[in-house]
Amino acid sequence: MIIDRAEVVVTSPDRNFVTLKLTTDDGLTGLGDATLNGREMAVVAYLADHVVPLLIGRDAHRIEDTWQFLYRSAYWRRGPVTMAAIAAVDMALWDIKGKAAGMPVYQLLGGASRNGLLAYGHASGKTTDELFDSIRSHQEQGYRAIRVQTGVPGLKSIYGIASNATYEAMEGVRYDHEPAQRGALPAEEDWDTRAYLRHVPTVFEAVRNEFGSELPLLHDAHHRLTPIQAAQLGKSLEPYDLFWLEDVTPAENQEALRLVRQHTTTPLAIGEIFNTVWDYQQIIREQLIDYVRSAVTHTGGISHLKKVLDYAAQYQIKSGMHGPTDISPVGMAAAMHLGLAIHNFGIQEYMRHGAKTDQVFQQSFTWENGFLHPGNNPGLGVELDLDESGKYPYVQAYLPFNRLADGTVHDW
Ligand code: CS2
Ligand code: MG
Repeated sequence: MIIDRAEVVVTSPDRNFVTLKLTTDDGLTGLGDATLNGREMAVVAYLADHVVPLLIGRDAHRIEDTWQFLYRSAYWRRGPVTMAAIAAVDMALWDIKGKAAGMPVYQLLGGASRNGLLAYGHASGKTTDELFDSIRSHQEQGYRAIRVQTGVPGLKSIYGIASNATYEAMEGVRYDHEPAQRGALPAEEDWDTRAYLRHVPTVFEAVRNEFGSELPLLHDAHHRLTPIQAAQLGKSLEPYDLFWLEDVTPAENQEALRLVRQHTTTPLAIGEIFNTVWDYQQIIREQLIDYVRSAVTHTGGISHLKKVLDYAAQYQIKSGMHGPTDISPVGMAAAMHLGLAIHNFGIQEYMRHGAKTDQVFQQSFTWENGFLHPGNNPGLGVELDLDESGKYPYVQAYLPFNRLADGTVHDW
């Protein structure tokens, strides 16, 4: 089972996706997701110029050896570009191994630890009324856990809120939250931490009054707070019993979470922009978080994220794998196989992809009564239709950025 061909496929059906496709000498194919939102072409170059030439002729069965070879032989370790590239190779090799074995990848990881994966969706609204409608519509789609984001009075547009502009840009496909916008420059948004901290608890109070105490609710602060502000928010949301509060601080400084933890019992989730176990070393060992937010795509693939999650398990910390629309159907499938197999699964983020994306990537997962299952096709269970993908060339797109009222650039 020798790797014979490696292609990097860039396609932009509803948004940009980067996919690595490996083919072995006996004709098996494997797919890996390498999409890094807003910086896609950097991973394309890393793969095409520096990784693809190293893969040809290697034994496709040797997943761990290939991982270690790519990580250590580069000398320059970690970082989102490197780790997304390695992740794509790792996913593609697991896909191939599954096909060679005639088994879905979760079977190779130890088999199913549960019947399905509880998933949460993104409800949002500029106003409370719009938010309530969005929550109801998510419940109608089957979601049993819901992330809540709203506008803040005085701010024009903020992270996590569906906008009409986005709706039109997607040609009628309603992405409830699709922050990357096509165009030559990133969009500028505004931010006011004090207004946000005043407003958010009132929203959660309204949501609990309307929807009751049972529904699991989540919220994402998207890296914007200082440790003491994060502590304040966690404390003020305690009465509303959140499933988790996500990315309260930028968290490059893992130690910052100590202060937050001292002040609040609201569960914390962090890690969608982390790349390796080293980014988690302190926050897991000191039990400063409750959920690991990494995506398979951005954390070195199934092999490496499993190591992070096995480490987290020692501390009763669970998975909450990143699953926005910028994780391709291949990356989502990898998350589902891993989530089904590990013992310490917590919840899976799940936003639906657009219809064009679903045509480019043929998938075999199921979504029933609020639970995902990767299906039982051998490998990851996703196939890439190259004729379809060829219809949608790459389109430049950027994530937005924030400025405060005085013009200072703030975390987005
Ligand atoms: C987010 C993401 O899903 C989430 O929790 O924080 O939507 C994030 O903004 C995007 O993935 C950035 O590419
Ligand atoms: Mg997030």
